[in-house]
Amino acid sequence: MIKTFSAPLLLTAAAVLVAGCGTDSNDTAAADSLAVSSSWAKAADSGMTAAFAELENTGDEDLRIVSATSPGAGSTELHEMVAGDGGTMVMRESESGFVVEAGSVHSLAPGGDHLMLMDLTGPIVPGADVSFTLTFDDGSTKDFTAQVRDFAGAQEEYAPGHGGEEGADHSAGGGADHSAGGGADHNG
Ligand SMILES: [Cu+2]
Repeated sequence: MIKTFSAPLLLTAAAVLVAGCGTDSNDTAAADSLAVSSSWAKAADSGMTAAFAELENTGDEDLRIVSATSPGAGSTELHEMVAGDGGTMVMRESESGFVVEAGSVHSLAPGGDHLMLMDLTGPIVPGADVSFTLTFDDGSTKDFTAQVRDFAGAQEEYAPGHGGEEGADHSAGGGADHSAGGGADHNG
């Protein structure tokens, strides 16, 4: 019984061993090897929305992002796309996080992995910036900002059992807004 090791413990031990064998100093944080570019977020009035970016690993070890936060949202999740019933792609929270392989670029893009902003704290309007903090498996963090854009795509649906029924009425949005559009001609 005493000799039973949990998998996370073994992984941690392995990571420590690998780090110990390196020729570099031990202060190289995972966050230092990540370059974020082309970041943007999809405009939304309320509810939830998604953010995207190119994540480049400039180091020689794989990076694992385990969580994200943003002041623009009550919570932020790492989402992936999977095939749902009938072959449609649906999104769900990635339990393993985002892995950015050494020397390569991991794209967060509509239809693929993305950052999901849940319970927006206010409208996300085009032209504004939304800031994010990514946390890696070694505890280091990387901040970046994403510029907000209007975007008609990225209407991914939730996988059944993930995220519940909220968001079901998002697709109908916008139909009631035309009265404010300036078409009315007031001639006194
Ligand atoms: Cu999502």
